[in-house]
Amino acid sequence: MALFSVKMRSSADGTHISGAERIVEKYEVPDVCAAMSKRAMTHGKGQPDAITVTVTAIDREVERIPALPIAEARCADTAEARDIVINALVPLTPHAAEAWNLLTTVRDMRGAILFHAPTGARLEPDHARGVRVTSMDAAIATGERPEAHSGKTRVTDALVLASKVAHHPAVLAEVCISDDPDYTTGYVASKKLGYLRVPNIKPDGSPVGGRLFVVDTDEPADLITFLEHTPVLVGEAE
Ligand code: WAQ
Ligand code: MG
Repeated sequence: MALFSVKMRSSADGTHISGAERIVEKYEVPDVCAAMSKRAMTHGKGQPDAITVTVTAIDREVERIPALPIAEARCADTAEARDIVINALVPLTPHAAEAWNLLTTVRDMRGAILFHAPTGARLEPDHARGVRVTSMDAAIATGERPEAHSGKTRVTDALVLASKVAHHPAVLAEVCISDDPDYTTGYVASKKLGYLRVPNIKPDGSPVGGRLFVVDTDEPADLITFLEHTPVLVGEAE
């Protein structure tokens, strides 16, 4: 069955406002285009003067993977969040504390840090931008669940991304902190740990935010291609 990628980006005076991506069946394409442009027109960040919607047939097999199971840590403050994250990373890298320090000082990146587990080195080609994960969607959005068409929640989006990222054999774990000043729940994720929500991962009002993937590979090119380009549909948790 042929699937289509539908991508939207909006801007005002050349400055990015919002973006979205879906992987859907052919019959859904018109509705999804309409829903995306409608959301772009009413985005909280302001009125766009340009909206670009791109529809592309996916001419290859789409990988279907299960969602990571969701759990939530008990975590009262950022000190506890730091302990939870570092404890999760310690078995994977001798540089766990450095990973935390790095992630809690970056901001305004569009993509993720690739953190080399054995050495703590950064592997992403552009440190200011990071590696942006695209070409993924929730499988439930493709037909079976009409309510998923109108818009997805933040947690669903994050779970889809985390499940795709964790699926690659070179990825040992991911840590995520939202860049929204008033959204203070982050997560640490891996195939072993699942998607572990971490409340109070940053102080309320902080503009800090980013993603860090702990990886074990010396040649990140294949991993980057997978993250950016391999189409993946994420189904229900197993
Ligand atoms: N690929 C790689 N990195 C990304 C991407 C992407 N597609 N999108 C965002 N990032 C990076 C970028 O550095 C952002 O600054 C940072 O992640 C945070 O992005 O269960 O809202 O979109 O309640 O602000 C987690 C939900 C929400 C936790 C995360 O991230 C929960 C969130 P945001
Ligand atoms: Mg954000």
